[in-house]
Amino acid sequence: MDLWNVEKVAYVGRTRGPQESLAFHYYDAERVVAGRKMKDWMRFGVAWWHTFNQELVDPFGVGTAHRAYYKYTDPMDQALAKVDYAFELFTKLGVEYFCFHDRDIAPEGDTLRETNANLDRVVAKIEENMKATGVKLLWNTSSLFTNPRFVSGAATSPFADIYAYAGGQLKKSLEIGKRLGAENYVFWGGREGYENLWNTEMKRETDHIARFFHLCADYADEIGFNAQFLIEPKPKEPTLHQYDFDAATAIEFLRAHDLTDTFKLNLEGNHANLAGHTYQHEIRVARESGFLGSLDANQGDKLIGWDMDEFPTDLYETVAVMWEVLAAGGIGPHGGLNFDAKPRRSSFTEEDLFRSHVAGMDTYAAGLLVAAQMHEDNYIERLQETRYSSYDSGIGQKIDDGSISSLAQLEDHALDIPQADLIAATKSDHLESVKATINNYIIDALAE
Ligand code: XUL
Ligand code: CO
Repeated sequence: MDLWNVEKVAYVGRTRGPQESLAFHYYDAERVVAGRKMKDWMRFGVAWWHTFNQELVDPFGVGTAHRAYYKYTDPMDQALAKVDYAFELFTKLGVEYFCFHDRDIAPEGDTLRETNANLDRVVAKIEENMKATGVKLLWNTSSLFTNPRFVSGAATSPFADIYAYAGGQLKKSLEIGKRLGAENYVFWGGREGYENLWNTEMKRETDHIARFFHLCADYADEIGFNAQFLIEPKPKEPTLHQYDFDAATAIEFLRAHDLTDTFKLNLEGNHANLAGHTYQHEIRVARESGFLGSLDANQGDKLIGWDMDEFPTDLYETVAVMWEVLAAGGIGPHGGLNFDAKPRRSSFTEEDLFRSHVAGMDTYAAGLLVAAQMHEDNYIERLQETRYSSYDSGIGQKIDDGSISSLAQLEDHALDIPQADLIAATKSDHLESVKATINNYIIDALAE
């Protein structure tokens, strides 16, 4: 496949049977659903590290990917060639955002100064392409985990020189975010955790990283970079334990360190699964406490316990995600759906870069259509309202409005209720029918 000969991927509507053409069957960017264009609900993003840097290695095998720019053997030539390739792909996919780590886009030099000079050259080319195409930066971030200097973490490293280096690296990364107009800035603490608790001062390390975040926020203010800062939780991998374990843990950390005004969360499907949660759970936690910032769209696999970063094709899951997004009125203040996902190792052609994104975009678009129908009918809202209706009057109302102020009042209410009446106060959830109804929405909403 020659990327330059591919047509822009078009919306062709629903078709029966194999979905093998390079076309969208559900994602119709300009179509208005629940009061907003599909593209504005989603704000899809391409992840530079997977789409352009993944050679499709796994722990047992070398890369299988075929990519046109592999003909450039000089790292800087290759980095610059990837920029043209990337923007051609964004435009043909109709994706309006992208995301990158500093180290994804340019090779490191021997010193931070040399590395920064390499970055400047590539960033200038990215900036030109952004202006020419209108494609925007959803977020950038800094890789504080790839290089061997970060073997024991960066802002939680026991080695002060490494902490200082991470600070210098972050300074440049924030400047790049400002220059390119990033809407968010992400911190994923890949090695900010521990391998072994016996040699770790946990409180000291978490105080160090909190201080680091304050320094980053101060510098962003100083240079007028007003992107939304995001923490991306993950429980483990590469470390045994990562401090930003899941949404609830990250929110507690932000509260404990006076960072709630600065940060929201970037949540990822496969990370949720590694923490023993569903993606919907993580989004619900963030949504209900006001910390929903952005989403990394991918999925794991029930049969494999590591971070698979599969393209999202599980329709049931995208329905749940988009239901939460609709309930929140959008993905955070400036969020989007960034495909932190890679094609399987056996999907090694360049065409698979299109096929995988198209599959992910269509699965999210279908999820939006179903979730919008569920919201229009108020199905879940009514289900929940009925379930908690005992709090609308009597003792329930008093609990909710705060007029119950002691256990004695609760005891007074409960003391003489016979067992049979208590059992009669509970109702079956009919959960199987709820799940069957969701199936019905999926079949129905997509059948038109
Ligand atoms: C790793 C991961 C990262 C972050 C950005 O699991 O998700 O790519 O999204 O550093
Ligand atoms: Co991610």
